[in-house]
Amino acid sequence: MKNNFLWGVANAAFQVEGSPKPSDWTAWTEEKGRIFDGSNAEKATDFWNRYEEDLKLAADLGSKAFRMSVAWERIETSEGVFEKSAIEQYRKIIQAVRAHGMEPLLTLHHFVNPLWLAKKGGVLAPDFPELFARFSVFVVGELSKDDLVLQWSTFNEPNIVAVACFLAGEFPPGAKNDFKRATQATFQLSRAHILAVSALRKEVLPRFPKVKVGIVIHLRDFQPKTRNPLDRLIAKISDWTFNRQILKAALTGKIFAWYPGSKFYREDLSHLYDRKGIDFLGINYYGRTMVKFQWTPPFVAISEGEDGPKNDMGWEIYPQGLENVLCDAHRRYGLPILITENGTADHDDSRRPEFIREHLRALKRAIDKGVPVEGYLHWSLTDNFEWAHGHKPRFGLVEIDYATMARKPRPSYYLYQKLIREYSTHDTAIHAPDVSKNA
Ligand code: IFM
Repeated sequence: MKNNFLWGVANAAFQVEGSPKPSDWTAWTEEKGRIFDGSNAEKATDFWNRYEEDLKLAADLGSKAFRMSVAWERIETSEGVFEKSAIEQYRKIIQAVRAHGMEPLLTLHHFVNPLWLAKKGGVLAPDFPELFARFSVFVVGELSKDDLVLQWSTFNEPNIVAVACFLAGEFPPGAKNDFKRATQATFQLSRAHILAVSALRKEVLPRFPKVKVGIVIHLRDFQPKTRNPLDRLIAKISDWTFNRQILKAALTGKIFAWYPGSKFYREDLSHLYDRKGIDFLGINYYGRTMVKFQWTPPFVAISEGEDGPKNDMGWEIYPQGLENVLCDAHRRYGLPILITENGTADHDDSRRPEFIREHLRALKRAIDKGVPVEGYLHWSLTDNFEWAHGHKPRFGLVEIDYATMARKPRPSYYLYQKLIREYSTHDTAIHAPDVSKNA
């Protein structure tokens, strides 16, 4: 049976590379109390030097794809100054990904901004969209040469950026309940995606016709806490603000940004697109959110679901939500889908095996219903730096001993390996559908 399904694993630059260059996140980790366990990403997992070992582990797992990101702060060290040596190191790493028989899937922006950009306001800097587009043109122009990278995502979870930076206060600049700036960030990130895609299609992709461009969004299964119509209404509004508004803009070029408590920010940039704004949709799925209407701003109280087991961070494990968000995304957007992240924090690996088994069952149910999923990337190959939570949460199929940097596969590594093999060979195989007509 033809089997081109992209099984694999994912990581992100700042969380694994080590020796980071100055960025909003290096500054943030230096501020007292910002990282809950007091750790920083100075060493992270030293992927920058130890990538060979990790890529071998990924390949031995049966991975056909490896998702990673580039660090803007390494590549554009000050405004307009591009560092060729950083590109060369990424080229070496990505060539090693290919040498191990895996397809490299690259993300241009995974949460972190260079310090020079942060000083101008980060995503809220007036020229953030133009700067991001210029950076994208440079990086894709370099790393897609010789068909090295064929799939690029502009942003990882731009919806989390807006929420974590300006509503939850967990990412720099640490603002809380600032609905106006969350809306402005949503607007800026949408605009940056549109300008980047349009510049890439004009200036770079004519040279690399095989390259596809997408975006990675964090999708939550929003459910009303009770049957009360106000709870149902607020669940729909939450779905729109968090899950859908950036995607709508990314697809159509028409931005309509809004969080409750802010005015609308809108702009029609559809003239910059000659077709859909993305070739594929990357979905990161971690769970559901229960929502309840409240009479005071922001009119919604959120909580974890209570039916499933909880992971080390208190997140409910809710596999059914994966099927739900996949079916919904397929119905709304009709695009080829990649599950770009799915995983859990579980230090003793007591919950992860079941987590993987059940999420793959949910994935299979969605595929059987006709959802065109092209791949599944587990988050993450190794433990890594989990942002404000530091090194404490353990998301890895492979354990990192941070004192020695030794890598040790957990039992769930071997389970995922076995499941990849089974799902690739049996009658029940998961394989990528022919989505050429959708592209
Ligand atoms: O570690 C993060 C990743 O950077 C983005 N998606 C969610 C993961 C787990 O919180």
